[in-house]
Amino acid sequence: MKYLVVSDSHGDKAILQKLVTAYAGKVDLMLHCGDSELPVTDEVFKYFKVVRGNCDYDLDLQDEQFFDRGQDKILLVHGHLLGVGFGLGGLQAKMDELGANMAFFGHTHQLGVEVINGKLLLNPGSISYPRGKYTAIGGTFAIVETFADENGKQIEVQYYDRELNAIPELQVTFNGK
Ligand SMILES: [Mn+2]
Repeated sequence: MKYLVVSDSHGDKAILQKLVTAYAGKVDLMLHCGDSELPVTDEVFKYFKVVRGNCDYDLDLQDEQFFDRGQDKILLVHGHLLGVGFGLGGLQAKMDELGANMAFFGHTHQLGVEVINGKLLLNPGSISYPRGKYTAIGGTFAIVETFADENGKQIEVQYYDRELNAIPELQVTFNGK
């Protein structure tokens, strides 16, 4: 399965439209981790699954979503309600509660990915207002691909910039076992 993950676009609708044009129909799910600052009725959300961030005022946006895609049990949240700015413990507890083995979140505007106890936790970074070590890239999103081979479940993560170019140093493969 292939997932596009983006977050924290903060009113930058044009970049979401660009992602829709480039990727709709070419990935299994497009996910937005919140702080779009768009209403849930916006046309881009015909394509993106989305949750509510701390800067989203449409109360019809859900705080969390869960997707069961066979081997992939995906939790989508913004992260502010789980305290992701202070550590990933709250997010891990929520994953355990729901039986998720992958979590996509945002809020910090800092990209990051790790596997803890066989579970993937990924922040795509902010596509429009990046912070931290990779700020100079100017905004990022991620594509996550899961598949099984003779070594078991594999998870391949590739980060991209706003020009839709893969960032070579931001590619990592995890063995999910
Ligand atoms: Mn934000």
